[in-house]
Amino acid sequence: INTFDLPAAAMKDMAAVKPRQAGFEAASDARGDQPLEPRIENGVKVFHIDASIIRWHILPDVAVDAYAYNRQIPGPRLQVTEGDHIRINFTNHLPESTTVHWHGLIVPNEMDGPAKVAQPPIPPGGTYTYDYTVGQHGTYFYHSHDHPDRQQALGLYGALIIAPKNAADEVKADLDYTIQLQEWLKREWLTYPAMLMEGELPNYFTINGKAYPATDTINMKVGETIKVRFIGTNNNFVHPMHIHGGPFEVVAVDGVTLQESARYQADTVNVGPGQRYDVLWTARKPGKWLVHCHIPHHTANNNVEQNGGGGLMLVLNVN
Ligand SMILES: [Cu+2]
Repeated sequence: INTFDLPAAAMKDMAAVKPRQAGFEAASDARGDQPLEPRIENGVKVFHIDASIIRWHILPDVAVDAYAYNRQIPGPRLQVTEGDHIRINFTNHLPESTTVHWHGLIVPNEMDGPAKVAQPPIPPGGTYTYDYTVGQHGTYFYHSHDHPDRQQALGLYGALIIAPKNAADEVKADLDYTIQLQEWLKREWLTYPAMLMEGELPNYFTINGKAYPATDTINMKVGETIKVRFIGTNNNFVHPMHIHGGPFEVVAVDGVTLQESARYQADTVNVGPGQRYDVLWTARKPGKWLVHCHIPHHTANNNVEQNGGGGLMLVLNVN
């Protein structure tokens, strides 16, 4: 990949994370996507988010050097309600500039995040305050918008789940589970940002920061329903996400709830980078039912199967 005319800027974006820059090692069983509690200041929900380099286990015996919000992969979950005024005090502990984008939200332009377009990049050690009122509801996410080919690929993303102001507008289910996809390139002992180009293709894949068999198992009972919120937090592939044990109903796309007449049955949705699909699945029969990507290379860990697969796979355990 390192051709004679490769510019230095490209080499910098594609370079491995320097392991010595990881200032924190998460426990091998640590989970990301932890709900972040806001502090209420004069009616404003105030959140604190930072970005730093950490060492993160995608499997008990495989760790990556990752860029992380609040030292977890995915970043902390922001749970707010339509109509909330929120403020995110952001601090950059990375050795390079960054910004945060609120994907799909209608916000003032200077709150939107794209570096050098909507705001100046936040330098190492710098801060920025994102402040806006949430006018929508549904499944959204946030991610880096400064060199996202490097920074989002190394872990800078998190879920933003917005409850409707009118609770009756929520499509209800017995369980609610969010799936954030990611692709990783770990070669020998180094972690590179995975890119859809020769020499940079990913060899590990994660759901919520873990590769199967380290992904969650979700326990259900026959007759129960689960709302699975797929989020294309990954940078490269369209992942055809499939659930065994019968079709699901697609009830929301990109945060927008479909009218009843527009909802449809399917057993696979193509989750592209940036897209969200909320689907309702009913546990019809007892057993272990898979949720997985239908590109089989994405259900292996460095091309090896463990316990029947790997990567983008988890089990719905129905009793
Ligand atoms: Cu896939």
